[in-house]
Amino acid sequence: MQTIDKVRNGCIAFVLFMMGLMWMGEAVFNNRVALALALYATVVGVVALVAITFFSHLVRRRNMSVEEAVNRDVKNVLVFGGLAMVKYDDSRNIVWISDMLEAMNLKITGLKLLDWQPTLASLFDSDDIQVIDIKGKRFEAYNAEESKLIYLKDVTQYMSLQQDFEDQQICMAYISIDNYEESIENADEATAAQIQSVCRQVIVDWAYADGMILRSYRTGGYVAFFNERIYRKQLENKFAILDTFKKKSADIDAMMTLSIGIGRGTSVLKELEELASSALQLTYSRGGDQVAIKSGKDKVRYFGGKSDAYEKSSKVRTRVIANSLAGLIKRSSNVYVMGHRMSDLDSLGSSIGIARIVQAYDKRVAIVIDDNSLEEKTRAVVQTMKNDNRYDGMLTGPNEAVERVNKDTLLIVVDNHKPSLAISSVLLDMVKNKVIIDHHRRGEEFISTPVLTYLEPSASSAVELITELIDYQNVDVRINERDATIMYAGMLVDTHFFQQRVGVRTFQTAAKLKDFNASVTDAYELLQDSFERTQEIGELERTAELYTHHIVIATGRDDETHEQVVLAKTSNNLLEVSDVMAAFTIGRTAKNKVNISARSSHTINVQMIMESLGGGGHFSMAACALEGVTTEQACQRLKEAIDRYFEERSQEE
Ligand SMILES: [Mn+2]
Repeated sequence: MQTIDKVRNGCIAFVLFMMGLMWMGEAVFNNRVALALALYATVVGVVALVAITFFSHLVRRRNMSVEEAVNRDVKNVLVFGGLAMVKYDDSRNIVWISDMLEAMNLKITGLKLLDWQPTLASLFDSDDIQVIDIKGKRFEAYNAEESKLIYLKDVTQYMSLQQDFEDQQICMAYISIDNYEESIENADEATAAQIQSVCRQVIVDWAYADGMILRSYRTGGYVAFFNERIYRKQLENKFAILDTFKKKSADIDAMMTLSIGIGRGTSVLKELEELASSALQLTYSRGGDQVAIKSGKDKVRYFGGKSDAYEKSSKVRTRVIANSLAGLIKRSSNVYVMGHRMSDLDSLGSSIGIARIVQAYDKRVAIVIDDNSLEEKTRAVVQTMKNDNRYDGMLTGPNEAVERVNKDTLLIVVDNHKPSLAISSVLLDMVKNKVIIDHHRRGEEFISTPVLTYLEPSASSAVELITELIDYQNVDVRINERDATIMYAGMLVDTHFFQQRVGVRTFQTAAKLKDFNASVTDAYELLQDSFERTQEIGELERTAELYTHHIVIATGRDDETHEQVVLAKTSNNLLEVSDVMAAFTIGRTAKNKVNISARSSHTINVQMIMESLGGGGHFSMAACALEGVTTEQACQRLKEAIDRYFEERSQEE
């Protein structure tokens, strides 16, 4: 029994005892006074009893359970607290809904629970909480399976507060107009003015329409501040500004595009600026016409860049680069030219081209070659060069090169820009003055502090870039017929015999090399496969299977190793099959390394797919290397990467 009841009973017993005593007094004395006293005591007693009962009731009320307390008020309590309930039967039909839902005019009794809210299905598998939409309101739903009740909590306000908070986070963007200065330089006064005003107008209109803060910080460069809500709007329309700008620019016959680097996901302003700035660097060297978004520690996201980098119409940049390069060569004591590891003919051919330019300025030059890191065809060519007096002293090993480095040594890196691909990383570290000339789209890894960078992803090959540079030298660069043939072969390799990434300038370069007496027959011969290799490629091709979206995947055996070029050739061959949009070849290239070579025909961005596996390359030509996996596992990871690529695309569309 509760304490309160004991106290109450005690009081009642005491009052009754007092009343009894008075009446006994009256019985004993039997006089008026005694009677009056007894009557008085009775009246007081009854009042006291009523009061005791009442107060005890009051006190007891505070100790009641919710159940007893609210009783019929339960309805109001639930509505006020934003709680609702849905009861269902064994076959998950809704049999009852609480008043709050009734009040919302919800007619769902009799319906199947999951027909009404399909997402609730997950609540039957786990103890989860799910947020659902009911007539524009947001509810957290919990399933009490025992009692066959769905508890619903109205979290509309909380969610909208959270949304408001997220919406207000600040983003920063650097916006840069690609090819802006070149376009203006090449135009007459009136057109230049038109270009300036159109560019400005398009960017300003876009920024202001969406409520951004925009300031120009340099010629053709803007900085913008906006919040997450505005950012999301841009995501929704997939940064339509890229196309709008490109179109407006085409309307006035200019070839300009936008590169936008966005930083977000941090409340530290300094970090925001760093993210935006490095995002811009990325877009810029990936060929422009795209948006890169860096959010805190997340992976970089790209928009646009879905069309292959188009050729730049102006050769102004080439001339400027050619002049700067000449200046650097003239100021140097000696020059090294270095291609990439597992050097192919583009790497070697472009190195030879540069070496001839340097020789034209009477400077000592050597091409760094690592005999242990040559692709098969290139190895054969290097061998012939060693027996050819036209190349006396022109080739050097990485170790010898290191010995002759001084503070005025110039290192020209061709056909690559990643430290991890350098033939000699020691040389890379030792030489202060570095030039990078490459046609690969920029990856995140990049050789630090070059004095000159010439990245041109629209070029077919490094040979193409360097042959153009030869054109703009003010001295006579002597390219002999063997040089030209090797360079021509380099172009053949990188364009897959003029089938991929070929532009007007590619053919101009080919013509130029022919002028230098390149032998096309010899070039093709340099690239001919041995019977064994042809068989090897054939074997790989036979493993090809069709995946989705017209993609084929060839997977080599785990107990066989292949050269990377074999994988590349297999992909190339597979791509030639009609209806194949992309081809991937997976093969072991070393004991602990599996490589994937990817090729596509301009509809699927294999660079993005390879990047998601830690590799890189071009839109239509890319590769990656995986360690510690079997070829089967590599195949699985590739398929996942392909699925992700299409998922992301479909989200963007
Ligand atoms: Mn190349």
